[in-house]
Amino acid sequence: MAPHEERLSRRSMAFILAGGRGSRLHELTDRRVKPAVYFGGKSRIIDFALSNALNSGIRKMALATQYKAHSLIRHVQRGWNFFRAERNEFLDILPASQRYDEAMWYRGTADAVAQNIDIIDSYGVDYVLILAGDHIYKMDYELMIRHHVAAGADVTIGCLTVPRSEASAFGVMAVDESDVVTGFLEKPADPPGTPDDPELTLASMGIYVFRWDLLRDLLIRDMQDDNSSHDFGKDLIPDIVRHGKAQAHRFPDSCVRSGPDAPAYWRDVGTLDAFWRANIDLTNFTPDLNLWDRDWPIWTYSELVPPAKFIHDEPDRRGSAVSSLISGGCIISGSEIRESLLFTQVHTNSYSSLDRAVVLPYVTVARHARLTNVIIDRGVRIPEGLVVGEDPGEDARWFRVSGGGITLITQDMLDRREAS
Ligand code: ADQ
Ligand code: ADP
Repeated sequence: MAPHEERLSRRSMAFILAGGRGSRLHELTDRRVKPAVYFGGKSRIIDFALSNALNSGIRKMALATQYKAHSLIRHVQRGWNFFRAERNEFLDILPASQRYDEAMWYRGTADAVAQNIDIIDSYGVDYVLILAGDHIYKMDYELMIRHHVAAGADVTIGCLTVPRSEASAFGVMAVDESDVVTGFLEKPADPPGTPDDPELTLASMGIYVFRWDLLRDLLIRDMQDDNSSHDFGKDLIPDIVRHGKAQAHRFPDSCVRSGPDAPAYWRDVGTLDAFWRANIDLTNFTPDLNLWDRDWPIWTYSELVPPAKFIHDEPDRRGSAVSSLISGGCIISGSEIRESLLFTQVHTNSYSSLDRAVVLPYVTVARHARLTNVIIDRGVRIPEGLVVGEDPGEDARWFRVSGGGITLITQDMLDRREAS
Protein backbone atom coordinates (compact mmCIF):
# COMPACT_ATOMS: atom_id res chain seq x y z
CA MET A 1 0.00 0.00 0.00
CA ALA A 2 1.39 3.42 -0.95
CA PRO A 3 1.91 5.76 2.03
CA HIS A 4 -0.70 8.26 0.83
CA GLU A 5 -3.38 5.61 0.49
CA GLU A 6 -5.94 5.61 3.23
CA ARG A 7 -6.40 2.47 5.29
CA LEU A 8 -10.06 1.54 5.07
CA SER A 9 -9.60 -0.89 7.97
CA ARG A 10 -9.29 2.11 10.27
CA ARG A 11 -12.79 3.23 9.24
CA SER A 12 -14.18 -0.27 9.75
CA MET A 13 -15.17 -2.55 12.57
CA ALA A 14 -15.19 -6.34 12.72
CA PHE A 15 -18.32 -7.99 14.09
CA ILE A 16 -17.44 -11.56 14.99
CA LEU A 17 -20.24 -14.13 15.29
CA ALA A 18 -19.43 -16.73 17.93
CA GLY A 19 -22.82 -17.80 19.18
CA GLY A 20 -23.76 -20.85 17.10
CA ARG A 21 -24.25 -24.23 18.76
CA GLY A 22 -22.00 -26.31 16.47
CA SER A 23 -22.47 -29.97 17.31
CA ARG A 24 -20.30 -31.98 14.92
CA LEU A 25 -17.34 -31.77 17.30
CA HIS A 26 -19.44 -33.80 19.75
CA GLU A 27 -18.05 -33.84 23.31
CA LEU A 28 -15.34 -31.28 22.44
CA THR A 29 -18.15 -28.70 22.33
CA ASP A 30 -20.17 -30.07 25.26
CA ARG A 31 -18.99 -27.28 27.51
CA ARG A 32 -17.46 -24.76 25.12
CA VAL A 33 -18.66 -23.19 21.90
CA LYS A 34 -16.72 -24.10 18.73
CA PRO A 35 -14.72 -20.82 18.55
CA ALA A 36 -13.37 -21.61 22.05
CA VAL A 37 -12.01 -25.01 21.01
CA TYR A 38 -8.22 -25.29 21.22
CA PHE A 39 -6.19 -25.31 18.00
CA GLY A 40 -2.55 -25.49 16.99
CA GLY A 41 -0.81 -25.94 20.35
CA LYS A 42 -1.26 -22.46 21.79
CA SER A 43 -4.43 -20.92 20.42
CA ARG A 44 -8.18 -21.27 20.19
CA ILE A 45 -10.12 -21.23 16.92
CA ILE A 46 -11.42 -17.68 17.57
CA ASP A 47 -7.84 -16.33 17.62
CA PHE A 48 -7.59 -16.69 13.82
CA ALA A 49 -10.47 -14.33 12.96
CA LEU A 50 -9.43 -11.89 15.71
CA SER A 51 -5.76 -11.96 14.64
CA ASN A 52 -6.66 -11.47 10.99
CA ALA A 53 -8.70 -8.41 11.97
CA LEU A 54 -5.92 -6.99 14.17
CA ASN A 55 -3.19 -7.72 11.58
CA SER A 56 -5.38 -6.12 8.87
CA GLY A 57 -5.43 -2.89 10.84
CA ILE A 58 -8.93 -3.13 12.32
CA ARG A 59 -9.02 -1.73 15.84
CA LYS A 60 -12.70 -1.88 16.69
CA MET A 61 -14.16 -5.33 17.26
CA ALA A 62 -17.28 -6.81 18.74
CA LEU A 63 -17.83 -10.44 19.62
CA ALA A 64 -21.40 -11.79 19.78
CA THR A 65 -21.69 -14.78 22.09
CA GLN A 66 -24.61 -16.92 23.15
CA TYR A 67 -24.31 -20.65 23.92
CA LYS A 68 -21.65 -22.07 26.27
CA ALA A 69 -19.78 -18.80 26.22
CA HIS A 70 -17.86 -18.94 29.51
CA SER A 71 -14.70 -20.56 28.18
CA LEU A 72 -14.69 -18.18 25.19
CA ILE A 73 -15.28 -15.05 27.24
CA ARG A 74 -12.61 -16.02 29.78
CA HIS A 75 -10.10 -16.66 27.01
CA VAL A 76 -10.80 -13.31 25.35
CA GLN A 77 -10.74 -11.40 28.62
CA ARG A 78 -7.44 -12.94 29.67
CA GLY A 79 -5.71 -12.81 26.33
CA TRP A 80 -7.11 -10.16 24.07
CA ASN A 81 -5.82 -7.04 25.73
CA PHE A 82 -3.73 -5.74 22.84
CA PHE A 83 -5.98 -2.70 22.43
CA ARG A 84 -5.36 0.89 23.52
CA ALA A 85 -8.45 2.57 24.91
CA GLU A 86 -6.68 5.95 24.48
CA ARG A 87 -6.83 5.43 20.71
CA ASN A 88 -10.45 4.28 20.87
CA GLU A 89 -9.45 0.69 20.15
CA PHE A 90 -11.40 -2.12 21.77
CA LEU A 91 -12.89 -5.58 21.71
CA ASP A 92 -16.45 -5.42 22.96
CA ILE A 93 -18.03 -8.66 24.18
CA LEU A 94 -21.75 -8.72 23.37
CA PRO A 95 -23.47 -11.70 25.00
CA ALA A 96 -27.10 -12.25 24.01
CA SER A 97 -28.39 -10.35 27.02
CA GLN A 98 -31.92 -9.56 26.00
CA ARG A 99 -31.19 -5.85 25.90
CA TYR A 100 -33.46 -5.25 22.98
CA ASP A 101 -36.41 -7.40 23.96
CA GLU A 102 -36.68 -9.33 27.22
CA ALA A 103 -38.02 -12.43 25.52
CA MET A 104 -35.49 -12.60 22.72
CA TRP A 105 -32.08 -14.26 22.41
CA TYR A 106 -30.14 -13.85 19.15
CA ARG A 107 -32.53 -15.47 16.70
CA GLY A 108 -30.00 -15.75 13.86
CA THR A 109 -26.71 -14.27 12.69
CA ALA A 110 -28.33 -11.08 11.34
CA ASP A 111 -30.31 -10.66 14.54
CA ALA A 112 -27.07 -10.83 16.57
CA VAL A 113 -25.96 -7.68 14.73
CA ALA A 114 -29.41 -6.06 14.70
CA GLN A 115 -29.82 -6.29 18.46
CA ASN A 116 -26.63 -4.25 18.83
CA ILE A 117 -27.37 -1.46 16.33
CA ASP A 118 -27.17 1.25 18.97
CA ILE A 119 -23.77 0.01 20.13
CA ILE A 120 -22.39 -0.13 16.57
CA ASP A 121 -23.74 3.40 15.96
CA SER A 122 -21.61 4.57 18.85
CA TYR A 123 -18.43 3.24 17.19
CA GLY A 124 -18.70 5.81 14.38
CA VAL A 125 -17.45 3.49 11.60
CA ASP A 126 -18.25 3.57 7.87
CA TYR A 127 -17.86 -0.15 7.12
CA VAL A 128 -18.77 -3.30 9.00
CA LEU A 129 -17.01 -6.59 8.38
CA ILE A 130 -19.06 -9.58 9.52
CA LEU A 131 -16.89 -12.58 10.44
CA ALA A 132 -17.51 -16.11 11.68
CA GLY A 133 -15.42 -17.07 14.68
CA ASP A 134 -14.92 -20.65 13.67
CA HIS A 135 -12.54 -21.00 10.75
CA ILE A 136 -8.77 -21.43 10.45
CA TYR A 137 -7.20 -19.14 7.83
CA LYS A 138 -5.06 -16.05 7.38
CA MET A 139 -6.55 -13.23 5.37
CA ASP A 140 -5.91 -9.52 4.87
CA TYR A 141 -9.37 -8.00 5.26
CA GLU A 142 -8.10 -4.56 4.16
CA LEU A 143 -7.96 -5.93 0.60
CA MET A 144 -11.52 -7.22 0.83
CA ILE A 145 -12.85 -3.88 2.14
CA ARG A 146 -11.03 -2.10 -0.71
CA HIS A 147 -12.59 -4.44 -3.24
CA HIS A 148 -16.01 -3.68 -1.73
CA VAL A 149 -15.53 0.07 -2.07
CA ALA A 150 -14.04 -0.12 -5.58
CA ALA A 151 -16.91 -2.33 -6.79
CA GLY A 152 -19.55 -0.01 -5.31
CA ALA A 153 -21.38 -3.09 -4.02
CA ASP A 154 -24.14 -3.35 -1.42
CA VAL A 155 -22.41 -6.36 0.06
CA THR A 156 -19.13 -8.13 -0.67
CA ILE A 157 -19.00 -11.84 0.13
CA GLY A 158 -15.76 -13.69 0.82
CA CYS A 159 -15.77 -16.91 -1.20
CA LEU A 160 -13.67 -19.89 -2.14
CA THR A 161 -14.01 -22.89 -4.40
CA VAL A 162 -14.81 -26.18 -2.69
CA PRO A 163 -15.45 -29.66 -4.11
CA ARG A 164 -19.09 -29.96 -5.17
CA SER A 165 -19.46 -32.99 -2.90
CA GLU A 166 -18.80 -30.81 0.16
CA ALA A 167 -20.73 -27.74 -0.95
CA SER A 168 -24.07 -28.63 0.68
CA ALA A 169 -22.72 -27.21 3.94
CA PHE A 170 -22.23 -23.77 2.36
CA GLY A 171 -24.04 -20.93 0.72
CA VAL A 172 -23.14 -21.35 -2.96
CA MET A 173 -23.22 -18.75 -5.70
CA ALA A 174 -23.12 -18.10 -9.40
CA VAL A 175 -21.20 -15.03 -10.66
CA ASP A 176 -20.82 -13.07 -13.89
CA GLU A 177 -17.49 -12.17 -15.56
CA SER A 178 -16.89 -9.37 -13.00
CA ASP A 179 -17.65 -11.72 -10.08
CA VAL A 180 -20.95 -9.96 -9.39
CA VAL A 181 -23.19 -12.56 -7.75
CA THR A 182 -26.11 -13.52 -10.01
CA GLY A 183 -27.53 -16.36 -7.93
CA PHE A 184 -27.21 -17.57 -4.33
CA LEU A 185 -28.47 -20.78 -2.71
CA GLU A 186 -28.04 -21.40 1.02
CA LYS A 187 -26.93 -25.00 1.64
CA PRO A 188 -28.49 -26.60 -1.47
CA ALA A 189 -28.97 -30.38 -1.48
CA ASP A 190 -27.54 -30.61 -4.99
CA PRO A 191 -25.04 -27.76 -5.46
CA PRO A 192 -24.32 -26.61 -9.02
CA GLY A 193 -20.75 -26.76 -10.40
CA THR A 194 -18.85 -23.74 -11.74
CA PRO A 195 -18.78 -23.03 -15.51
CA ASP A 196 -15.05 -23.93 -15.60
CA ASP A 197 -15.26 -27.14 -13.59
CA PRO A 198 -18.46 -29.04 -12.85
CA GLU A 199 -16.85 -30.70 -9.82
CA LEU A 200 -16.12 -27.38 -8.07
CA THR A 201 -18.52 -24.91 -6.49
CA LEU A 202 -18.03 -21.27 -5.51
CA ALA A 203 -18.93 -21.19 -1.80
CA SER A 204 -19.51 -18.38 0.67
CA MET A 205 -17.09 -18.24 3.60
CA GLY A 206 -19.86 -16.60 5.63
CA ILE A 207 -17.87 -13.34 5.81
CA TYR A 208 -19.27 -10.08 4.48
CA VAL A 209 -18.46 -6.37 4.09
CA PHE A 210 -21.22 -3.74 4.20
CA ARG A 211 -21.44 0.02 4.47
CA TRP A 212 -22.85 0.50 7.94
CA ASP A 213 -25.66 2.90 6.94
CA LEU A 214 -26.94 0.41 4.37
CA LEU A 215 -26.64 -2.67 6.62
CA ARG A 216 -28.39 -0.73 9.39
CA ASP A 217 -31.42 -0.09 7.16
CA LEU A 218 -31.51 -3.71 5.99
CA LEU A 219 -31.36 -5.01 9.57
CA ILE A 220 -34.17 -2.76 10.77
CA ARG A 221 -36.33 -3.96 7.90
CA ASP A 222 -35.42 -7.60 8.54
CA MET A 223 -36.24 -7.39 12.25
CA GLN A 224 -39.79 -6.37 11.43
CA ASP A 225 -40.25 -9.21 8.94
CA ASP A 226 -42.02 -12.11 10.64
CA ASN A 227 -41.25 -14.43 7.73
CA SER A 228 -37.49 -13.99 8.10
CA SER A 229 -35.22 -16.30 10.09
CA HIS A 230 -32.94 -13.26 10.63
CA ASP A 231 -29.93 -14.98 9.15
CA PHE A 232 -27.37 -13.57 6.70
CA GLY A 233 -27.09 -16.73 4.58
CA LYS A 234 -30.80 -17.54 4.53
CA ASP A 235 -32.38 -14.09 4.34
CA LEU A 236 -30.25 -10.97 3.86
CA ILE A 237 -27.76 -12.20 1.28
CA PRO A 238 -30.30 -13.84 -1.10
CA ASP A 239 -32.40 -10.67 -0.85
CA ILE A 240 -29.48 -8.41 -1.85
CA VAL A 241 -28.56 -10.75 -4.71
CA ARG A 242 -32.13 -10.36 -6.02
CA HIS A 243 -32.58 -6.64 -5.49
CA GLY A 244 -29.12 -5.07 -5.22
CA LYS A 245 -25.46 -5.68 -6.01
CA ALA A 246 -23.54 -8.45 -4.28
CA GLN A 247 -19.87 -8.74 -5.15
CA ALA A 248 -17.89 -11.96 -4.72
CA HIS A 249 -14.38 -11.53 -3.28
CA ARG A 250 -12.15 -14.52 -3.92
CA PHE A 251 -10.24 -15.64 -0.86
CA PRO A 252 -6.99 -16.49 -2.69
CA ASP A 253 -6.71 -12.77 -3.64
CA SER A 254 -6.22 -11.71 -0.02
CA CYS A 255 -5.01 -14.91 1.61
CA VAL A 256 -1.80 -14.51 3.62
CA ARG A 257 0.27 -17.47 2.39
CA SER A 258 3.05 -19.36 4.08
CA GLY A 259 5.28 -18.90 1.00
CA PRO A 260 5.10 -17.65 -2.61
CA ASP A 261 3.97 -21.03 -3.99
CA ALA A 262 1.94 -22.12 -0.99
CA PRO A 263 -1.74 -23.00 -1.41
CA ALA A 264 -4.47 -20.72 -0.07
CA TYR A 265 -5.15 -22.30 3.33
CA TRP A 266 -8.71 -22.28 4.78
CA ARG A 267 -10.22 -24.94 6.99
CA ASP A 268 -13.52 -25.46 8.73
CA VAL A 269 -12.42 -27.71 11.59
CA GLY A 270 -16.03 -28.49 12.45
CA THR A 271 -15.78 -32.29 12.57
CA LEU A 272 -13.51 -34.51 14.68
CA ASP A 273 -11.76 -35.78 11.53
CA ALA A 274 -11.15 -32.28 10.13
CA PHE A 275 -10.05 -30.98 13.54
CA TRP A 276 -7.58 -33.84 14.04
CA ARG A 277 -6.24 -33.61 10.48
CA ALA A 278 -5.65 -29.84 10.59
CA ASN A 279 -3.77 -30.13 13.89
CA ILE A 280 -1.70 -33.14 12.82
CA ASP A 281 -0.87 -31.43 9.48
CA LEU A 282 1.07 -28.84 11.47
CA THR A 283 3.64 -31.56 12.20
CA ASN A 284 4.41 -31.84 8.44
CA PHE A 285 7.88 -30.86 7.28
CA THR A 286 6.44 -27.73 5.59
CA PRO A 287 2.88 -27.25 6.82
CA ASP A 288 0.44 -25.36 4.59
CA LEU A 289 -0.49 -23.21 7.58
CA ASN A 290 2.55 -21.28 8.79
CA LEU A 291 2.35 -20.48 12.51
CA TRP A 292 5.94 -19.24 12.50
CA ASP A 293 5.30 -16.16 10.32
CA ARG A 294 6.21 -13.12 12.40
CA ASP A 295 4.55 -10.75 9.91
CA TRP A 296 1.12 -12.26 10.52
CA PRO A 297 1.16 -13.59 14.07
CA ILE A 298 -1.75 -15.44 15.64
CA TRP A 299 -2.28 -13.49 18.83
CA THR A 300 -3.57 -15.39 21.83
CA TYR A 301 -3.62 -15.76 25.58
CA SER A 302 -0.42 -17.46 26.57
CA GLU A 303 0.14 -19.03 29.96
CA LEU A 304 3.38 -18.32 31.79
CA VAL A 305 5.01 -21.73 31.71
CA PRO A 306 8.59 -23.02 31.60
CA PRO A 307 9.97 -24.60 28.39
CA ALA A 308 9.08 -28.16 27.42
CA LYS A 309 11.29 -30.72 29.13
CA PHE A 310 12.43 -34.17 27.93
CA ILE A 311 13.74 -36.56 30.59
CA HIS A 312 14.07 -40.17 31.62
CA ASP A 313 14.11 -41.66 35.05
CA GLU A 314 14.59 -45.21 33.83
CA PRO A 315 18.03 -45.71 32.27
CA ASP A 316 16.67 -47.61 29.26
CA ARG A 317 13.91 -45.12 28.40
CA ARG A 318 14.47 -41.72 26.83
CA GLY A 319 11.80 -39.07 26.67
CA SER A 320 11.69 -38.11 23.01
CA ALA A 321 9.54 -36.48 20.37
CA VAL A 322 9.96 -36.47 16.58
CA SER A 323 7.90 -34.67 13.92
CA SER A 324 5.86 -33.17 16.73
CA LEU A 325 4.88 -29.84 18.27
CA ILE A 326 5.41 -29.77 22.03
CA SER A 327 4.16 -26.69 23.89
CA GLY A 328 5.64 -24.96 26.90
CA GLY A 329 5.14 -26.57 30.29
CA CYS A 330 5.12 -30.12 28.90
CA ILE A 331 7.20 -32.83 30.58
CA ILE A 332 7.97 -35.83 28.39
CA SER A 333 9.38 -38.39 30.79
CA GLY A 334 10.62 -41.64 29.31
CA SER A 335 7.93 -41.74 26.65
CA GLU A 336 7.98 -41.60 22.87
CA ILE A 337 5.97 -39.04 20.93
CA ARG A 338 5.63 -39.20 17.16
CA GLU A 339 3.73 -36.96 14.70
CA SER A 340 1.74 -35.44 17.54
CA LEU A 341 0.74 -32.05 18.82
CA LEU A 342 0.81 -31.41 22.57
CA PHE A 343 -0.73 -28.28 24.10
CA THR A 344 0.50 -26.60 27.28
CA GLN A 345 1.27 -28.60 30.44
CA VAL A 346 0.95 -32.15 29.19
CA HIS A 347 2.85 -34.68 31.31
CA THR A 348 3.65 -38.13 29.96
CA ASN A 349 5.26 -40.96 31.92
CA SER A 350 7.69 -43.78 31.20
CA TYR A 351 6.91 -46.60 28.78
CA SER A 352 4.02 -44.66 27.26
CA SER A 353 3.78 -43.67 23.60
CA LEU A 354 1.73 -41.25 21.54
CA ASP A 355 1.37 -41.52 17.77
CA ARG A 356 -0.58 -38.95 15.75
CA ALA A 357 -2.16 -37.64 18.94
CA VAL A 358 -3.74 -34.20 19.47
CA VAL A 359 -3.45 -33.62 23.21
CA LEU A 360 -5.20 -30.59 24.74
CA PRO A 361 -3.79 -28.78 27.81
CA TYR A 362 -3.31 -30.28 31.26
CA VAL A 363 -3.46 -33.93 30.22
CA THR A 364 -1.46 -36.56 32.11
CA VAL A 365 -0.53 -39.88 30.55
CA ALA A 366 0.36 -42.66 33.01
CA ARG A 367 2.93 -45.38 32.40
CA HIS A 368 2.56 -47.97 29.66
CA ALA A 369 -0.29 -46.15 27.92
CA ARG A 370 -0.21 -46.50 24.11
CA LEU A 371 -2.38 -44.08 22.15
CA THR A 372 -2.66 -43.82 18.36
CA ASN A 373 -4.85 -41.52 16.18
CA VAL A 374 -6.50 -39.82 19.14
CA ILE A 375 -7.81 -36.47 20.35
CA ILE A 376 -7.54 -36.13 24.14
CA ASP A 377 -9.70 -33.46 25.78
CA ARG A 378 -8.36 -30.89 28.24
CA GLY A 379 -7.47 -32.15 31.72
CA VAL A 380 -7.88 -35.87 30.96
CA ARG A 381 -5.96 -38.31 33.16
CA ILE A 382 -5.00 -41.29 30.97
CA PRO A 383 -4.74 -44.35 33.27
CA GLU A 384 -1.81 -46.75 33.37
CA GLY A 385 -1.67 -49.19 30.48
CA LEU A 386 -4.57 -47.74 28.45
CA VAL A 387 -4.29 -48.79 24.80
CA VAL A 388 -6.32 -46.91 22.19
CA GLY A 389 -6.18 -47.06 18.40
CA GLU A 390 -5.35 -50.72 17.98
CA ASP A 391 -8.76 -52.40 18.42
CA PRO A 392 -11.61 -50.33 16.91
CA GLY A 393 -14.32 -52.48 18.51
CA GLU A 394 -12.91 -52.03 22.00
CA ASP A 395 -12.34 -48.27 21.46
CA ALA A 396 -15.95 -47.76 20.36
CA ARG A 397 -17.23 -49.37 23.58
CA TRP A 398 -15.89 -46.53 25.70
CA PHE A 399 -14.88 -43.65 23.50
CA ARG A 400 -16.18 -41.75 20.47
CA VAL A 401 -14.66 -43.08 17.27
CA SER A 402 -15.16 -40.82 14.23
CA GLY A 403 -16.03 -41.90 10.70
CA GLY A 404 -12.36 -41.45 9.81
CA GLY A 405 -11.19 -43.71 12.66
CA ILE A 406 -10.06 -41.03 15.10
CA THR A 407 -10.82 -41.65 18.78
CA LEU A 408 -11.90 -38.80 21.06
CA ILE A 409 -11.16 -39.40 24.76
CA THR A 410 -12.77 -37.26 27.48
CA GLN A 411 -12.61 -37.64 31.26
CA ASP A 412 -16.34 -38.46 31.44
CA MET A 413 -15.77 -41.40 29.07
CA LEU A 414 -12.84 -42.65 31.15
CA ASP A 415 -14.87 -42.29 34.37
CA ARG A 416 -17.69 -44.38 32.88
CA ARG A 417 -15.19 -47.01 31.78
CA GLU A 418 -13.63 -47.02 35.25
CA ALA A 419 -17.03 -47.37 36.96
CA SER A 420 -18.16 -50.30 34.81
P1 ADQ B 1 -23.07 -21.79 8.71
O1 ADQ B 1 -21.69 -22.30 8.68
O2 ADQ B 1 -24.19 -22.78 8.86
O3 ADQ B 1 -23.36 -20.93 7.35
P2 ADQ B 1 -24.08 -20.30 10.93
O4 ADQ B 1 -24.60 -21.43 11.73
O5 ADQ B 1 -24.99 -19.28 10.41
O6 ADQ B 1 -23.08 -20.78 9.78
O7 ADQ B 1 -22.95 -19.60 11.78
C1 ADQ B 1 -22.07 -18.61 11.29
C2 ADQ B 1 -21.36 -17.99 12.47
O8 ADQ B 1 -22.31 -17.32 13.27
C3 ADQ B 1 -20.68 -19.00 13.39
O9 ADQ B 1 -19.47 -18.44 13.84
C4 ADQ B 1 -21.64 -19.17 14.55
O10 ADQ B 1 -20.97 -19.44 15.76
C5 ADQ B 1 -22.31 -17.82 14.60
N1 ADQ B 1 -23.73 -17.84 15.00
C6 ADQ B 1 -24.70 -18.68 14.58
N2 ADQ B 1 -25.88 -18.38 15.16
C7 ADQ B 1 -25.66 -17.30 15.96
C8 ADQ B 1 -26.47 -16.53 16.84
N3 ADQ B 1 -27.78 -16.78 16.99
N4 ADQ B 1 -25.88 -15.51 17.51
C9 ADQ B 1 -24.58 -15.23 17.35
N5 ADQ B 1 -23.75 -15.93 16.55
C10 ADQ B 1 -24.27 -16.96 15.86
C11 ADQ B 1 -22.69 -19.69 7.09
C12 ADQ B 1 -23.35 -19.03 5.88
C13 ADQ B 1 -23.07 -19.86 4.62
C14 ADQ B 1 -21.57 -19.99 4.47
C15 ADQ B 1 -20.99 -20.65 5.72
C16 ADQ B 1 -19.48 -20.76 5.66
O11 ADQ B 1 -24.76 -18.90 6.10
O12 ADQ B 1 -23.64 -19.23 3.49
O13 ADQ B 1 -21.25 -20.79 3.34
O14 ADQ B 1 -21.32 -19.86 6.86
O15 ADQ B 1 -19.00 -21.47 6.76
P1 ADP C 1 -11.05 -23.16 30.13
O1 ADP C 1 -11.51 -23.43 31.53
O2 ADP C 1 -9.58 -22.92 30.01
O3 ADP C 1 -11.85 -22.17 29.40
P2 ADP C 1 -12.32 -25.35 28.69
O4 ADP C 1 -12.56 -24.74 27.36
O5 ADP C 1 -11.87 -26.76 28.74
O6 ADP C 1 -11.22 -24.55 29.42
O7 ADP C 1 -13.59 -25.20 29.58
C1 ADP C 1 -14.86 -25.26 29.06
C2 ADP C 1 -15.89 -24.85 30.07
O8 ADP C 1 -16.30 -25.96 30.85
C3 ADP C 1 -15.40 -23.82 31.06
O9 ADP C 1 -16.49 -22.99 31.31
C4 ADP C 1 -15.02 -24.66 32.27
O10 ADP C 1 -15.07 -23.91 33.46
C5 ADP C 1 -16.09 -25.73 32.21
N1 ADP C 1 -15.71 -27.04 32.73
C6 ADP C 1 -14.53 -27.69 32.54
N2 ADP C 1 -14.55 -28.91 33.11
C7 ADP C 1 -15.78 -29.03 33.67
C8 ADP C 1 -16.46 -30.09 34.41
N3 ADP C 1 -15.86 -31.24 34.68
N4 ADP C 1 -17.72 -29.85 34.80
C9 ADP C 1 -18.35 -28.70 34.53
N5 ADP C 1 -17.78 -27.69 33.85
C10 ADP C 1 -16.52 -27.85 33.43
